[in-house]
Amino acid sequence: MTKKLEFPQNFLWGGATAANQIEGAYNVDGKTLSLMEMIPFREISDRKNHSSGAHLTNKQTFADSIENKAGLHFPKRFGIDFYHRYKEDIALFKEAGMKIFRMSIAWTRIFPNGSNEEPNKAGLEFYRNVFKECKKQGLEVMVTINHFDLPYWIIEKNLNWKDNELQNSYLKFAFLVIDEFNEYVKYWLPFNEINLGAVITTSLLSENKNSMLQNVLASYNDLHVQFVLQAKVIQYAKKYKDIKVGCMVADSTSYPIDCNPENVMENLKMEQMKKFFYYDVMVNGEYPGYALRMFKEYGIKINKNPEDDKILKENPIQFITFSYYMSGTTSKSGGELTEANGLKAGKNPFLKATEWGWQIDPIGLRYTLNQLWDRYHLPLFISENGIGVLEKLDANNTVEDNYRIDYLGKHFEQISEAIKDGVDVFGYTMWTPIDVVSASTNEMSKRYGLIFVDYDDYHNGTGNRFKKKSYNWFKNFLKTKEI
Ligand code: P53
Repeated sequence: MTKKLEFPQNFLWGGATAANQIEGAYNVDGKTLSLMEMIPFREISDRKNHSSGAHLTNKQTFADSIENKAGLHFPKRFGIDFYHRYKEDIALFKEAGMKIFRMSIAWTRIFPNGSNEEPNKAGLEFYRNVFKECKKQGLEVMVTINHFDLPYWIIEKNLNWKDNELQNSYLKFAFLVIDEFNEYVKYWLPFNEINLGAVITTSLLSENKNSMLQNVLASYNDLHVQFVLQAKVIQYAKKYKDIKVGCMVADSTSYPIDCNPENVMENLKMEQMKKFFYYDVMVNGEYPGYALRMFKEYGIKINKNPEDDKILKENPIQFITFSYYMSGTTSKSGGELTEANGLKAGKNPFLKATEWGWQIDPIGLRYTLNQLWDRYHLPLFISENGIGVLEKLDANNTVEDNYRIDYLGKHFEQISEAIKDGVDVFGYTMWTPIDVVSASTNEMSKRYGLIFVDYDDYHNGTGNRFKKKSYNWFKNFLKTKEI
């Protein structure tokens, strides 16, 4: 039985990616290494509890991995070679009927060795060519200015977000790409999943209060800097009338485990600190009372510059985007947990999870869209949503990914329900239109794409692209809106 869904005519359907997961060509045309390209692949024995090098923080370990040492493989240096194959990929997106492409710009292509030098012309030219190609194929572009993509030169100089040099370098990079590309790119996101660092450290706090407090303190201060930098990008971008700057939050919708008021309250506190806090600051331009209380109770002090409050207040985000993969539960007594890339969440007996423990919850997307619309009344955009699965090409050179068709269809249905509820949702970019290297585990085997890419975890393969069954399904969906 097919069902026809309703969507506005101008709804922006498309796909999302990130430079460090697709481009490859890590040392081509002047590019230097980024942080993500320093993390080697490790075989995975326990997928549910795995995040490969995400916790590599010590400088020595990075230094050891600069060179391609025997036995070490660095998947993000190779990506899916989008750098050389972007025309083919964009043509496939267009053929499916997509209207928007979300991508990020590698800082290390633009300023390979530091921000005191002239921007790298070859890097700018690459992105200009990609944007021109999108335009030619009728695709709008949404750019994430920094998608987990710090240059290695920043690590080498030991710079942190609290350092003026890093802040100024980021702004120089952000302002430059806006100046260069505003005619091609209408939607800008200064930071990917801006909440991630603080959310992850805060969840560690509940496990080990004493030893983690310093890290939590540092991550809220880093976050404050990013809030202010984002506001400065918004302020700067106002000189271009046709562009808009929004936020990107890893949404963490959670339900109370039951109707015990203790658990309902615990869940409210959890959602406040894991999600609403971020939107509240970026929409209202000030820190909400519940966060100030939490900071006070834990002795967390935010080091603000005198002008920060004014900058935040005067430059709210212009639209909201968020990634939505799963939901969780909360109970005061703890309870059984599952984890998605460091975001811990309580298990929900009513939901099935992916192999990585991510709990699939399409209704939670409608719930989230309603929550955010009711609270903020800003246009909403789902900038990531999708399912990672171990897949192989079959004898017909395709993948019969019925589970992905099911996942996407059910989420689309809930988006259309939210639109009927009166929520202003203006677009959706799935993670991902094409297989990429996993952000957290560095695997190629954790595939999200509508299009299969013939590389394995060690970059063996032709790199050729093959349409999965879901590609044809999505193409048909965009024509008929039928699931
Ligand atoms: P991978 C945490 C929680 C939810 C999504 O993730 C997250 C993270 C951080 O890793 O990341 C987003 O590839 C991210 C993408 C990433 C995608 O989710 O680890 O913005 O770069 O690829 C999926 O399975």
